[in-house]
Amino acid sequence: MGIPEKIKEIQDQIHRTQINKATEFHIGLLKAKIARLKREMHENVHGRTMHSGGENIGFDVRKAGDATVVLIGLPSVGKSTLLNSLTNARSRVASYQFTTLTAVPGMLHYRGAKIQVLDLPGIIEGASGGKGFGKRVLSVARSADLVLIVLDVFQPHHLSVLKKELAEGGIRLDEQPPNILIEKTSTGGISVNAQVPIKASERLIKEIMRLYGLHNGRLIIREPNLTDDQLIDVLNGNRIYLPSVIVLNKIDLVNASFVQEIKSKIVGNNNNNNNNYFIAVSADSGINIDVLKEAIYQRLGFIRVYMRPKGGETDFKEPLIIKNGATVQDVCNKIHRNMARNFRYGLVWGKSAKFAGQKVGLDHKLADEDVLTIVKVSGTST
Ligand SMILES: Nc1nc2c(ncn2[C@@H]2O[C@H](COP(=O)(O)OP(=O)(O)O)[C@@H](O)[C@H]2O)c(=O)[nH]1
Ligand SMILES: [Mg+2]
Repeated sequence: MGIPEKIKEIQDQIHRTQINKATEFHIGLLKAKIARLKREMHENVHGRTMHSGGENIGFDVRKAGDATVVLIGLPSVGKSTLLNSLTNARSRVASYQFTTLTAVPGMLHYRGAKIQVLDLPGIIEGASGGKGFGKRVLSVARSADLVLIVLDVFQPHHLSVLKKELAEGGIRLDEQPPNILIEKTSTGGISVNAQVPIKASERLIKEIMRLYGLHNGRLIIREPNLTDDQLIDVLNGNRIYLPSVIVLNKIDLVNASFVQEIKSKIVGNNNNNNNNYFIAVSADSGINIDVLKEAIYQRLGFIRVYMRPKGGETDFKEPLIIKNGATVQDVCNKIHRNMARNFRYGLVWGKSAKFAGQKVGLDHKLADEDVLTIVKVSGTST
């Protein structure tokens, strides 16, 4: 029996099993078995090439700019139109179900950041199983920094289809990697050290670990409410954690209350913190495109750092764009490959500095709109 048949058999077994407390263990184990088989299948197909590649992200587009955003949606929801309204690109728009056969890149310039936006072929149900271009679409999505889920105002239910496909492709949206640590030992069996209350049972955890070939070691759990699915994710080791924005398109065709109803269904009534997660737009009529640009920028978590040459003037015109939480070292790496090696110290003005002109090392964390001077070993500066 081949791997796909084995997966099918286990899936059927899960479908036949009623989900309750008594079957939790059994089902958890079956899910882990499926995850392992899928990984095996993926490795067989992609072999060594999976790890080469580097910057080339498939469909013959290269990553460019400070971050890459992908448009994910079913055909005809308006992805190409949206790309054209966000960027300088001219992607083909069609009123019939025309699938863009490749990735079309555009560049969005916003607040000094250069954001690459990729229009991808429409994803269809079953993409993760290899239907259509799904596999390649998902592999491009995996290398992105942000996913825009594009929905047609008349088909908001596509959201669950898309989320399922992305999940099957190993993409976890708006989640953090679970906080667990595995310390391997050579003997002594498996011990579980949960430092917070968790959902998965210890017996199941141990059994799943054995399934992944771990017979000895200590599992330290600091993830509140850890589930068996999260544990499987970590053991699989090929999950990608990405932020997302849900874009509801074609709102020019409906009234405001129609949009509000969909919004409350998707983000709930509590929209205090959710303003950047759901944006209703019309790509065609240019409604809320600026709001979407701001949401993209916010969700990418950028900060701006202004460089000041030693003894010179600060360049406030062209900030360096880095990820929130980035350090002086990240700035060095962005400027030049040898920069960190020649680094002597940095001087920082702004929110991250204890006082103006604080002397800092490579591991200093920067904040938005900091001013930074880098002093190199040779005495020159950048
Ligand atoms: N009314 C309306 N039509 C739109 C909007 N955006 C796209 N369309 C139309 O929807 C159809 C499909 O658009 P397209 O960008 O090719 O969709 P894609 O297949 O997702 O790339 C075209 O006829 C577009 O003109 C919008 O905001 N409002
Ligand atoms: Mg298109």
